[in-house]
Amino acid sequence: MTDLTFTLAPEPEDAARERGRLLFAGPVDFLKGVVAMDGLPPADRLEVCFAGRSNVGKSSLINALTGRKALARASNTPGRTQEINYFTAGEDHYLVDLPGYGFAEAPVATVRKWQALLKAYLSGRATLRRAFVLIDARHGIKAVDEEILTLLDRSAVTFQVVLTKVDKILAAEREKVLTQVRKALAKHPAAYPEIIVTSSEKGEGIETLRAIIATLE
Ligand SMILES: Nc1nc2c(ncn2[C@@H]2O[C@H](COP(=O)(O)OP(=O)(O)OP(=O)(O)O)[C@@H](O)[C@H]2O)c(=O)[nH]1
Ligand SMILES: [Mg+2]
Repeated sequence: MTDLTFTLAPEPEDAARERGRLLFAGPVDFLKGVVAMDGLPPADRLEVCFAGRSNVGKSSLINALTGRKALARASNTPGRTQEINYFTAGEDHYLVDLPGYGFAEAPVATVRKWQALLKAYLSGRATLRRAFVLIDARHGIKAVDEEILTLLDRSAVTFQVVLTKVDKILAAEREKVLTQVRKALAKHPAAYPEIIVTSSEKGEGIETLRAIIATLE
C-alpha cells in the first residue's frame, strides 16, 4: 500500500509541451512487428510501451500522438494487434504497441502465445522506461488488468495509467471511474502517481501525454 493520492497529470509547462510537440511532429516510423523475444530491436534507446485490454484504444492512441490516422492499425475487431509493433520517434525513442490482453475469442493456443510474449516483454526489456497501461474509462480496472499490473510491480517497471475513450462517458462518471482506479492503484508499488485522461477521438490529454513521453530521461 502507498499513501499516494493519484492526481490527474497536470497540464504540461510550455517547454515540455514544446518538446512533446517536436518529438511527435518529427519522423515517426513503423520499424518492425516482433513475434518472439529474439526479434526485439537493439535495446539502444529510451522505450515506452502501450499495454491494455483488447480494444481499449492502444493503436488509436499512438495514431493520435503522432497525428497520423493509420500509422498503427486501429480497428473494431478486438485482437487485431497480434505482434509487438515497434515505432521509432526521432533518433532516440521507441514507441511500442502491444497485443491486447483479455481477448477470449481467438484460438486458445494463439492467445497463450501472445500472452507469453507480452509477459516476457514486460518483465524482460531493460530499456523499457515506462509502461502506459490503458484503461477504458467506461470500465475501470478489471481482474485481467490486475494481472498485468502485478507483473509490472514484480518486474519493477514503472507504469502509468491512461484512461481512454473519455469522450464516451459523462463528467459525473469520470469521478466514479477515477475513484475506482485510484483505489486499485494504491495496491501497486510500481504505479506512477499521476493518471492521464485521454480521448484519441477528441484529442483530450494528447498534448499532456506527448510532453510526458518527450521529457522522460
Ligand atoms: N470514441 C472513441 N473511440 C475510440 C477511442 N480510442 C479508440 N477508439 C475505438 O476503439 C476501437 C479499438 O481501438 P484500437 O485502437 O484498435 O484498440 P487496441 O487497444 O489497439 O486493440 P487491439 O489491437 O485489438 O488490442 C476502435 O473502434 C477505435 O476507433 C476514443 O478515444 N474515443
Ligand atoms: Mg491495436
